[in-house]
Amino acid sequence: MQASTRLTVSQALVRYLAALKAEVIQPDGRTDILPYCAGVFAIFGHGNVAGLGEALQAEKDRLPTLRAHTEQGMANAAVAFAKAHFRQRIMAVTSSIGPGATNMLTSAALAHVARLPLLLLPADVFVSRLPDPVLQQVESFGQGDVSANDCFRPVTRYFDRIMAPEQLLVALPRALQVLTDPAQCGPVCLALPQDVQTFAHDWPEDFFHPALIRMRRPPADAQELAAACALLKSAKRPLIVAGGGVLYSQAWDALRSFAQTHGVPVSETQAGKSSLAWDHPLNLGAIGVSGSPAANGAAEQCDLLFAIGTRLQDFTTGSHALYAQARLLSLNIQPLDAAKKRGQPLLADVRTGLGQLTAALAGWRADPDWSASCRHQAAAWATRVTELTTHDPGDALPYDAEVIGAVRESATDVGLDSADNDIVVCAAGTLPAELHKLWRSALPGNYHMDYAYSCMGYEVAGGLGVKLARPEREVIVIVGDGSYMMLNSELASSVLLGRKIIVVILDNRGYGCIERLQIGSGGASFNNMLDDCVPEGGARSAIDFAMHGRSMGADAVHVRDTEELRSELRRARAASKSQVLVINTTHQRTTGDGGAWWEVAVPEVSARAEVGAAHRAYLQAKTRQRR
Ligand SMILES: Cc1ncc(C[n+]2csc(CCOP(=O)(O)OP(=O)(O)O)c2C)c(N)n1
Ligand SMILES: [Mg+2]
Repeated sequence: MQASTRLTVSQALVRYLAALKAEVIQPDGRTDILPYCAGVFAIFGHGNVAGLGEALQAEKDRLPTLRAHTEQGMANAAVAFAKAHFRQRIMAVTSSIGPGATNMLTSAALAHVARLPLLLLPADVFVSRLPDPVLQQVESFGQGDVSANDCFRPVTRYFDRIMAPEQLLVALPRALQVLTDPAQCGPVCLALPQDVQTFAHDWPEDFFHPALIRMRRPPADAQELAAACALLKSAKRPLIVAGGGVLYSQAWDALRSFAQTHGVPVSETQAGKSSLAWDHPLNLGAIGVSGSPAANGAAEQCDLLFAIGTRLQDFTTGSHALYAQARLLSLNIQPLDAAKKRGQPLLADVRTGLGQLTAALAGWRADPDWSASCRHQAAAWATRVTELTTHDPGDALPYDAEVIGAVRESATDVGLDSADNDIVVCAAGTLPAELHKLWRSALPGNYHMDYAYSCMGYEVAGGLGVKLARPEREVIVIVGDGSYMMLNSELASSVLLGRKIIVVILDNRGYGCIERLQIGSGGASFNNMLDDCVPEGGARSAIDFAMHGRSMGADAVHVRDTEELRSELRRARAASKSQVLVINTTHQRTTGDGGAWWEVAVPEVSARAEVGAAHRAYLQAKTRQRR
């Protein structure tokens, strides 16, 4: 007979989560053994307060419960926490049934697209069905077993509904496998019916002694490795595209050493930025639609694109028109990613795979003229970034590049060597493109961007999650007025939990990037900028963001210009509670350097001549697209 313990389903779940330990490699290379699940974000309702709530309260010393203000905010913070730990640790999130659960759908989709681990524990309706329909129950006329939680199925990598206690013995290890497997990694939803949460069961004791979690690092297959080596050796002008997989594999040293040993220049995707220090002579900077002229120029001339740990999404590839002449080699742990666009797959952990390649390629170097010309382009771009970010707007409204410069320089103002201790957090709007081009990342992970789901409202909640993961860093959320308005409640949570973040709001009075996209695709200015959206009888919008920040418990100030922003940031950096700094900006200027075509479909017929012209340009651009 196995020894057993009698606990409810909720108590067993919480005890299992609290028992999980992971080997965590820190950015400085140190290895720590830490709790895998650092805590549970919870908003209670009738669906989870009595069951899971009771169990969490009893274990709060081993597995802390954190209260926040919106389920989407909590789940975004949990995603950010996992990303800031390079997927080695997680936080779980629990909600009640109905709206609490469906509020988390956006975050599930975000984690799904971004390949990040997220454990969602929404409550579900009674398995007994006796009290149906309960408050907030979605009633299907035709299917008795459908609940609101079925919406999670397409946006999770593993979904299960715990209908009987024993099921947990199977479902939890499966959930853990998905969360910790580098290829499968993504969101998991375990829906917990209200009555099942409270059922008692005799659990085998060894269930609560799970094995230490270690990141798997599978090597490449010998034949694929040989094919990859042959491809690299035949290349004269190779270009690396470093994606998020480089960071998740913690392969930054392997990447630097590969690039140096073989003289291969490096470009970075949004998720991969900070894989290589910005001032490394072979770092050409951002690639793609928001890319630098150095990286995009190299992409247009390279004969082999070596994609490492990237999904090759449209922003990275200029909708696959940027490197149409090149052959493609993809080192990736995910078979579907490795096989994209009929490239040569090299299926392996990035760190292990790069090591194997270097060993097998001994003596091979890219054409020295190519390496030298890329070094030259990288240096020229670094000089240009300094110009763009230190430009003084004078009396004119600043644009995002000038604000980014002020944020960075305010670090040296307070006696730091540089802004290397900052982690910048962002997700949507004009800023991702500006930051991708202009932010200088010296340390892995100090650029935290969701440009996979590009989810407005991720920023402030994400900042909280990053701060929970990296309390020693200055977490600076740079966000547009539109994204701030979409979801800002977790600013109050950052005050409540004593996790300081600095939020810099760029108020250009509307959806600046979409306005420019609208006009760029031949459209008339419509429904984007707030002043254009006042109907008869409406009132001009005048949101006082500083007052809003203060009402949430943060210190907040509206600054006049970039000079005052710098001085207020000096104060904000020294403060211990969350800070909001608001600055008026223009939506009409962006950094003109670099960039690449992005496929946005334009109407084939329209009464507007501008749309006709944009459509012709669109068809022309499509001719360069790799098919
Ligand atoms: C949840 C969500 N809804 C809509 C969009 C589409 N979208 C992308 S950026 C943007 C406007 C962002 O405005 P703001 O944050 O003020 O940045 P700005 O472009 O003005 O700099 C919109 C509506 C999105 N990315 N996410
Ligand atoms: Mg805006």
